Amino acid sequence: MSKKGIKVMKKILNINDRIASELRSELDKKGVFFINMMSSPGSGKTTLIEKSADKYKDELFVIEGDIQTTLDSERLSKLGIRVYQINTGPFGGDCHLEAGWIRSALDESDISNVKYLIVENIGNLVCPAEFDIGAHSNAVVLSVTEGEDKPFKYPLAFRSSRLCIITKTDLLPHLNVSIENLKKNVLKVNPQMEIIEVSSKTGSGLPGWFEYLQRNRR
Ligand SMILES: Nc1nc2c(ncn2[C@@H]2O[C@H](COP(=O)(O)OP(=O)(O)O)[C@@H](O)[C@H]2O)c(=O)[nH]1
Ligand SMILES: [Mg+2]
Repeated sequence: MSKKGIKVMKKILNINDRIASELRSELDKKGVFFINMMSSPGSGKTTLIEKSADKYKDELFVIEGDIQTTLDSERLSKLGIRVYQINTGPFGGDCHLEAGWIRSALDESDISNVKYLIVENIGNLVCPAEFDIGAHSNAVVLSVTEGEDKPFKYPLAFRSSRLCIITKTDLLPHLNVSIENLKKNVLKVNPQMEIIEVSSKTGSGLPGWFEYLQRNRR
């Protein structure tokens, strides 16, 4: 990148970080805990949010980030979850969300009585990790079907997260993946990481996810 290009990029990131900090303190004042889910496509983010509906439907607001389609927000709306869909496709197809987009989404939405804001970021383990979007906690979601090596291949996503949600644990008997190795690899990249193991299919581990939300809001 040219010197001028680097300067412009720095300016964009500075503006992004300022909006992100403002958002965080505003949500702090409102008592809203904001979690940013990042993962590869298909790791089970939307399914986990669906499974959170029974317990948190009335306290939850979700922002869905996708390049195309409103499929995920339709899934959540059907369950009565308040949701705002961002599509980046018409604006160049960005592979990540930025703080300004979250700001606009919230400005256009009624978030009264909301205790938990979940952003389902655009599905990939690279770009979303580069942008602070104002979350209190980044959560990297990793399904067991993705193998044991992903923390090493996408270290920024793991370093910039406080929580790692390992999903689809019901599939472990069918795979050559050791959950112990997977957790060791996550901790090698980020020794501070809190890890939750869940299966949205069987419901195993879901109480740990609910408890994480409650504890962190406090
Ligand atoms: N076996 C199993 N499949 C799951 C689980 N969670 C999600 N899936 C499936 O994985 C696919 C992708 O899930 P989705 O929630 O759309 O992933 P997203 O792209 O991260 O939002 C769907 O077919 C889900 O039914 C799980 O815990 N176990
Ligand atoms: Mg999804």
